[in-house]
Amino acid sequence: MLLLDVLVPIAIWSSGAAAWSEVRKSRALTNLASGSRDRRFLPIFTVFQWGQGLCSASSGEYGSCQPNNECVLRGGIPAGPCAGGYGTCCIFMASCGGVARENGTYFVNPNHPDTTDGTGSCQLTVLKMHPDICQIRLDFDQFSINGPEIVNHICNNDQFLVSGGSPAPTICGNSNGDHMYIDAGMGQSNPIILTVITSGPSFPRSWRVRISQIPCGAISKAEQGCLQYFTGVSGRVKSFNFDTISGRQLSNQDYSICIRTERNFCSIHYTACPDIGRNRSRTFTLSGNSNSVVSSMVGGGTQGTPNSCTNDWLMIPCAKVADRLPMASTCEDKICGGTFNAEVSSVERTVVSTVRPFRLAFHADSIEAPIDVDNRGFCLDYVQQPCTSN
Ligand SMILES: [Ca+2]
Repeated sequence: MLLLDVLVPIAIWSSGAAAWSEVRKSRALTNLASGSRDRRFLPIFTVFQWGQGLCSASSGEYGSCQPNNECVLRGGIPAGPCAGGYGTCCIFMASCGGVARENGTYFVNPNHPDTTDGTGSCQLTVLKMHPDICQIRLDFDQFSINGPEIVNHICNNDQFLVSGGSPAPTICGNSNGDHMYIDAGMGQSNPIILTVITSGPSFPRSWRVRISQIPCGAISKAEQGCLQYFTGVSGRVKSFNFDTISGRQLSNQDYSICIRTERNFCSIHYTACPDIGRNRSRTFTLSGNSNSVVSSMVGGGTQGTPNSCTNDWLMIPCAKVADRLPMASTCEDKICGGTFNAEVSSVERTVVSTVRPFRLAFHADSIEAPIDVDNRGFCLDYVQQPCTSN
């Protein structure tokens, strides 16, 4: 149970300060009674009790508040006082060749926080801190490596790879703020390996990826089969390396994005993100030449069927235009092209899906040129819609 305390959302820390203070007092009494010799032999869960408060360092990393000497003993970096000076905000960081065995360890580039420009392979081994860890969440706080090549958008200069867990797409380029969930299996399974391969042209690379270890019974655990998992009534989903100006849709992608169905919400609306300062949005450009107007394309069809999605697509179960009255009697599962709409059109529309749980699947094959040019990928804002009585 104490293991879960380490993983409580950050928001609880502010209200948890008083609780931590109570723990601190009781621990201080225990320490007085038992002496420092015994403390070295306390079971690991007792140590975690100190760390139930999350804290943040001035450099932006999150850590756990714990006694300075325990932080150092566990290989952490004391990053400043917390809990009224009683503890230190303990940050865990690892880079090439390192091992991450603490919840919240950051995988950073060599020279962090400066950039690195070497070529080679940088590997981090993630070990479960407890057999009851089922998932690993990677938060790309900061992530910038060389992007894909410009013809077929394949990550063959730099690559970020995850191995040892559930399949994850190879990514490259910029993915600040993105995340991934990796299934780590049950029990003491094999480690998960994170690898950044850097090769080719000189580039100022930098990354800071936070690794959270999620217990099998945690409410924060993602639903099965979801590479990305979002909670909340509204939010934004986007493909990796998305940027309307310089991003390129990555090839060889195949994964699911899940959105937790919030209580009393029955359907979901998706709208292409705004593309500020442009008269033609590029926030949904999966196929065609994105340097000119490309209509939406829908449905699977067979190879060569006009206006259908046979190479790259976003799957939205039974998607319909949201504000058409009366509502269309048919729906589509795949959308691609250069305009976001559940019908073939060159005008963007909001799309609705009533299939629960709310899920999207993104597929991109290994070919872009010559048909697909300068595709950016997708960025969609979603808003869950309340259930109505009728
Ligand atoms: Ca494409």
